[in-house]
Amino acid sequence: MKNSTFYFLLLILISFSNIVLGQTLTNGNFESGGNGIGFLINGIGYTQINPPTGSSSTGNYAITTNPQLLNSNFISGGDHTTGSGKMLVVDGNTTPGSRLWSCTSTGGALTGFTAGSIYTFSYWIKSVSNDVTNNATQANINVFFVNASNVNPVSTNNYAPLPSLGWVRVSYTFTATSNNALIEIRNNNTSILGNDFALDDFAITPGALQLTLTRTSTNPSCPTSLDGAITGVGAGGVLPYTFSLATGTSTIVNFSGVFSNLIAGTYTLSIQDAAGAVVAPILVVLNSSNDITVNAPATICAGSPTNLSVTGSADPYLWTANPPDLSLTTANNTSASPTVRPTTTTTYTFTPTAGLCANTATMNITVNPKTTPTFTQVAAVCSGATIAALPTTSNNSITGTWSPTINNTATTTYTFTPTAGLCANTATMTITVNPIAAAPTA
Ligand SMILES: [Ca+2]
Ligand SMILES: [Ca+2]
Repeated sequence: MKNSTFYFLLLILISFSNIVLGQTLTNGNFESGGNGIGFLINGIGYTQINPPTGSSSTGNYAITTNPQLLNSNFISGGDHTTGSGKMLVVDGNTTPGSRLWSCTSTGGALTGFTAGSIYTFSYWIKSVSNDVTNNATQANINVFFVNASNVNPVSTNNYAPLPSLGWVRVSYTFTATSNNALIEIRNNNTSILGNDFALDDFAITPGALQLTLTRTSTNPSCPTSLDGAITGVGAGGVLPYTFSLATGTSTIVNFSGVFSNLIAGTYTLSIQDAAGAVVAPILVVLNSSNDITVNAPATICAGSPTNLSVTGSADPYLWTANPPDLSLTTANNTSASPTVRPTTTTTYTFTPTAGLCANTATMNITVNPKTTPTFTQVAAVCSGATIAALPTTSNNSITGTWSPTINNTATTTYTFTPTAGLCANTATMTITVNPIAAAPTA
């Protein structure tokens, strides 16, 4: 084979492989004609009214621009395609499961599918009668597939929306199992009252609907209980789904999305479909309704008293300290609010008795050591000499007051008392007063 021929054939091969093999329904929007033009209605009990007379009876249908043309009691409105085009309007019949719409002119299978490829079939529907008020009077549309697997959603029955919702799109993703497939619509509702609806814009498109993830959750009954639950619910994409639930370093994976026996905590819920599609994970926090609270971390000055406290837990319980705190004794460590005097930063742990509906909790008390004020020593003076007032701010910026008052006739030790509230020790300074030597005698 010549090189040019080889590359020509290769180009053709690449071109075909890049084509997304879609499947196009003929006349899915009903603009090209009635029964037998791209679709077939031949179910027992269905009769096409053409032209419509405005007085339909059960089982009549029309390809028309306004439901009122089929029955003057129906709700007036346009089609879905443009608002002024045609739609299939149906006064539902009383034959259970009677075939209402089939995807080809002859009622046979539609060709052009690629086995193993994913497609989405969809249609638009609305109710056209004010007699449609509940499930008993809503059309119950069943989609019947042949040569399709992994149909998603799994349930292929769908009630027509209530009239107030107008046009609603119904979609199913499936994997073609052959190069042809049959898709039919049936109505399971046999009510004479209501059961009046319009269909428009049938379509088959390559690929799946966008994958989505929602969730429900149940909080555990107690902080220590393993009875919380999280359920992930997927939609769109390609079945089956794989769900994963991660917390800390552990991850649980399953196909159902149901995760039970969970303790309170923060979880990350994820989904992946069979085609590898994912969505942003959902953060789920399971709270225990009656969790305990301990008082907030605190900072104190060394030697000062402070209270530990807890609410939300029944007696009995136990406080412990790390490092050990001599002020937390067997006399107060089972109290709800023991007074402690830690000398160094300490972590206190609250432990409820096993089996109580409460959790262990910890809190920190940060202990600041006391600062010692420093001063420049005042030099010795002669008795009677002036002694300057002592500074009310230490060299290391601690404010306070001195006592007793300055005495320039005797050596005196003065005490500096830091301003109340400062985390500082007292300080002293002795000022030496030298007596004046007696005048030398002649
Ligand atoms: Ca239309
Ligand atoms: Ca009816």
